[in-house]
Amino acid sequence: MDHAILQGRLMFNMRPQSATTRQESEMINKAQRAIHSTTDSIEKLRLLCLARGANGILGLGRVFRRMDEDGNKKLNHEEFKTGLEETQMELGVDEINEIFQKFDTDEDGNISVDEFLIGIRVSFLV
Ligand SMILES: [Ca+2]
Ligand SMILES: [Ca+2]
Repeated sequence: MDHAILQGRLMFNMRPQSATTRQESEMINKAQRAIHSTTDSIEKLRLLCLARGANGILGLGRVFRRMDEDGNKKLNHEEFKTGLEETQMELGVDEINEIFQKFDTDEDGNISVDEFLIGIRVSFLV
């Protein structure tokens, strides 16, 4: 095969990353760096979600569903704790308890999808 054609094909195949992919990996990098400098446990959880590419409502919804073992769309304390431990979120038991209490705004002992999303996004907006 002609060398120029081969080179052209290679260049064609090496399409540059799309803007969204680039922004996403930048965001992931930024989140990973920020995790170690934050002392706020909810901020840390949010960054951990971001660092795993769980951006926006859909990504956070996936995180939630993964933790909701019995599928009742609520996370009890056990599911929340186990879920965070399994995803190797670098959070201590105290931090997990603190987050759980802050997220469970109606204090029924469960974190609903809404409470989860609001909890994470509120700390993001503050
Ligand atoms: Ca559940
Ligand atoms: Ca609740």
